[in-house]
Amino acid sequence: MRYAERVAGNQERTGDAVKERPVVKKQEPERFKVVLLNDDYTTMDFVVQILEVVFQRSPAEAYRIMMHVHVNGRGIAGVYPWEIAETKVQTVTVMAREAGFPLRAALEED
Ligand code: TYC
Repeated sequence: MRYAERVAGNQERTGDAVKERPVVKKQEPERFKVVLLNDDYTTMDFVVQILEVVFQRSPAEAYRIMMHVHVNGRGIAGVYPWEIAETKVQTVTVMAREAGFPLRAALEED
């Protein structure tokens, strides 16, 4: 497309005056997966509780995700923008250590 056409397409005609509208490109925030990792010591009940409290999962969803991690070694707890994902990992880690469990959560680009 020629420059003149491009500019014209981006203008509002207001009588004789021409108002240029800035090109606003919405940037979607990058999203990150919070992955829960299996271990042999964290109780199933604790993982279900974490999924309900930290990741706002229903009891049924929380149980399904926990079992998926238990069987497959890892599973997605949720997908969030960077800062939220990072905070969730930290919250899981703090809650697990306070409860005496080695549960780990990791971040992955979606
Ligand atoms: N494997 C654990 C057990 O048998 C349960 C568990 C599930 C632990 C998921 C961690 O992310 C996890 N008690």
